Amino acid sequence: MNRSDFLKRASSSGAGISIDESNDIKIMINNTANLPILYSLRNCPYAMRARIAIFKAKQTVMLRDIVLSNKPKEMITASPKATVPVLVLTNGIVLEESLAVMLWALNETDPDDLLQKQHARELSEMLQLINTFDHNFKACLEQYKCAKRYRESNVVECREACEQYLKILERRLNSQLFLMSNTESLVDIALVPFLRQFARVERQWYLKSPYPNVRKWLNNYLQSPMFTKVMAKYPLWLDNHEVVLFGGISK
Ligand SMILES: N[C@@H](CCC(=O)N[C@@H](CS)C(=O)NCC(=O)O)C(=O)O
Repeated sequence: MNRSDFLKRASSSGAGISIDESNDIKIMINNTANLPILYSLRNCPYAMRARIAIFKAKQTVMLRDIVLSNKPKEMITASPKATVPVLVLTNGIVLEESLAVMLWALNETDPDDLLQKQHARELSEMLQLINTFDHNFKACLEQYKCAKRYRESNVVECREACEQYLKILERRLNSQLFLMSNTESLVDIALVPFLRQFARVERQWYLKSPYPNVRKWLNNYLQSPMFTKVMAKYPLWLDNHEVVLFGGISK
């Protein structure tokens, strides 16, 4: 990277920059020292939903984009299980599960009331639905992706297993705009990345599938400015340890 590109990137990351008499570039990241660090992988559905929640909560984190084939030792030290996302809070607490990251962000600030705090019963219902999709639907989705990739003979059966879960969502969206009610919730943003994967396995089939409500709901997310921002590409952190600020920057 040449000097001018470096300066451009550093300034767009939010870091303060000064050039002293010796013409040395100084990047001042003192404002960011008090921010949590998010280890993330652009296309990982778990990391994706963590970023969506952070974005929706207007929290700001230092994003460290990684690849699974070359995980930073700092991430493995913080979280030996070494799956993404990992969020290292400023008090040293480490969150190693995407759902924990989402709940942390929304407990900090929840401008859109995604936790639907006024309905006490709602959170346990939301967590139950997320749990069903994280375990049962995800297992079916992996088999479906695999069957399609390796051109196995059971693609249709695998797809039908996934469809049992799509039917649950389609029914819910029959009478309301979002999965829990007419307002967006934690469940919507937790499931979007996995439905996105499903929709990509057999694109042509999906576009004609009997799930118009799911298609509309998913399209609204995928075409939103929020999603574009959450899916922005950043340089890998290990390349040059660049400071990348991600999120709502509300403070
Ligand atoms: N239950 C975890 C799952 C996270 C997960 O499995 N992430 C994958 C990437 S999509 C990963 O990091 N795998 C580790 C590896 O393959 O080395 C969560 O919700 O955060």
